[in-house]
Amino acid sequence: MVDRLTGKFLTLEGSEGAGKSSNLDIVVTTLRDCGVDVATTREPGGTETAESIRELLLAVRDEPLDDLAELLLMFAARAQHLTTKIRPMLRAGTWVVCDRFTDATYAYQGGGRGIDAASIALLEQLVHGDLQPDLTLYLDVPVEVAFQRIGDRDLDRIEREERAFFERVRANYLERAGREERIEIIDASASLEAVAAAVEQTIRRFVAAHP
Ligand code: Z5A
Repeated sequence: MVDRLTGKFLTLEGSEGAGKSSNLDIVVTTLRDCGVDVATTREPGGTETAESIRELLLAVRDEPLDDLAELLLMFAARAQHLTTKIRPMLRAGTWVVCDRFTDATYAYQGGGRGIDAASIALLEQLVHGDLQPDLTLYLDVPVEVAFQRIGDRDLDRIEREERAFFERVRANYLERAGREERIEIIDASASLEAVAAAVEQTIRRFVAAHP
């Protein structure tokens, strides 16, 4: 049976400190101003079970987490999230804005950890088939700037990776953004106001193209 998803699926991507949290509000406010019924969520997480998986993924422990276990947990959380939250909302015509999705898996587990893209693509196909975001905003910021913004806050397991890891993550995002038409690159090294203006403009353009 064909799954009729009438809502639009938007995702926000970027390295930590790129300003996703800060700009999620701009996306939602702009969509509401355009009369769109919108809900927000995040990955890994978004449902009670998926949030428990998030805790497993981000907790700092003595036992190192195996790269493949990390990849499978990301997709386990995603499967749960899609079935119990994202697909039902899209079916009901609600637009969903998700803080990170599978592009992050290609960037972090693929680019960062070095897992081959073909293995990720296999899981992607299994977990979400043809469902892809209709629009992805990639907030791009040099690693140096991101590190300065994060400062000395309490870092989770993934944030503790070394600089070279985040350089590979960024390179992977940029490479995908160059290939995928749905991914819009936003220069997130600009001021908060300039980034917010670029985000708002991109959202208004998308809504105008999808009345
Ligand atoms: N992950 C993965 O590995 N694989 C996957 O498939 C998925 C995720 C889905 C948790 O994600 C981790 O999961 C993440 C990737 C991994 N790990 N890392 N590292 P998350 O999205 O929940 O966590 P995060 O990336 O650490 O989010 P964040 O720290 O909240 O980043 P942010 O939302 O982009 O930053 P922010 O809180 O909006 O801004 C950070 C600070 O910078 C704050 O003080 C702002 O005021 C400041 N800021 C933001 N923009 C500006 C500008 N333009 N100018 C000046 N200052 C700014």
